[in-house]
Amino acid sequence: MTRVFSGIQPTGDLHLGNYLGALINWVGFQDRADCVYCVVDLHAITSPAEHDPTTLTQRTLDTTTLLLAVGIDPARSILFVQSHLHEHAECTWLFNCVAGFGELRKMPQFKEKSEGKGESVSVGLFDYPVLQAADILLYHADEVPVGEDQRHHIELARDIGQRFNHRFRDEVFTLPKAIHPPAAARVMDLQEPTNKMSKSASTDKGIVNLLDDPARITKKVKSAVTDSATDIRHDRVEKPGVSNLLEILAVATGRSADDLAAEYDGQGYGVFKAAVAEAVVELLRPIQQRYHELAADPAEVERVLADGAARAREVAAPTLARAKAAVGLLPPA
Ligand code: ATP
Ligand code: LTN
Repeated sequence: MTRVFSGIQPTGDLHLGNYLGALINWVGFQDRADCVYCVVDLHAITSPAEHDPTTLTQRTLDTTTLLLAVGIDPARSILFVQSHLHEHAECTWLFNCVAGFGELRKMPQFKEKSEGKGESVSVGLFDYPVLQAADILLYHADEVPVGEDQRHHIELARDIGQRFNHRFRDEVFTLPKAIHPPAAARVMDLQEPTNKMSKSASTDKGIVNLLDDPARITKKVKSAVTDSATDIRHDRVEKPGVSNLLEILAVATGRSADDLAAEYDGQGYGVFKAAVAEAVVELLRPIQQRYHELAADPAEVERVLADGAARAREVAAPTLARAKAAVGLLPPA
């Protein structure tokens, strides 16, 4: 069976973009693949600006709870926290010795995040893609569902795996491929519909957080920026605001954006936005309900993670042992 691996940083407050663009696919893959999902807390400590040690622990638990609430099923998939397996850090070291300084320096995400930081930028940020390669390769992942922005990281994982196998003359690692969601799975900011919905946006008004209450969701959707015309049609260039709402409504109702446009055209933006708000409220209602149930019992969430770590180790430990042997490291007696 196809093995799928993906990771998400423990930011704690996921939004509709994360859900419709990524997590809904993670849930869907469970029906056709053997899935491994990881909360990547070691990645979250690579830039001091985004790392707060006083909130990281809780955010890791909250993110896990949200993953369970959206439908990641621990009976079918492996769900675990990256730092619970020392194998990830250890495999990163082996990969550090085959990855090139030049290829890491060219990674677009590193260039972006290190800009203006001069010599103070951490080695961890530089090494971020190597840790990501270890995440993926330890599990022999065939497919890695990620946003378009992660394309270079997955290519690097392939290159590292291939180089390792070749240099040490053992096919230890499976070469993964990235799976990108369709372009329509890009949810835009409600206030600035030409930018993607992102937690680093300047205002919270344009972002629907998965845990926003119904009144807040309704207010945000109803004040979404559209345009001064009144027609409702799907056209990302001329009508980015309306098209974004149509796409959200399409996913929430399982209908096509064009079909919905035909239904709502002529009824005015007020009626249309009310329908979108209601659909989003109903889409998130069961997720929120499940989240609150799970959050009331954090010990159960930790039990799921302990079980996930044990099952993850059953895959990762033998892979790492084989990689160490291929390199020529003396196994302990
Ligand atoms: P940032 O604030 O750094 O932009 P983010 O909100 O984009 O962060 P990430 O942690 O980078 O969140 O993304 C987690 C997953 O959610 C990734 O797979 C990413 O592609 C997806 N994702 C994030 N935002 C959107 C969006 N607006 N539309 C569709 N998918 C998204
Ligand atoms: N860098 C990724 C998160 C991530 C990941 C992974 C994704 C860490 N390890 C392994 C897929 C596979 C991001 O920022 N979305």
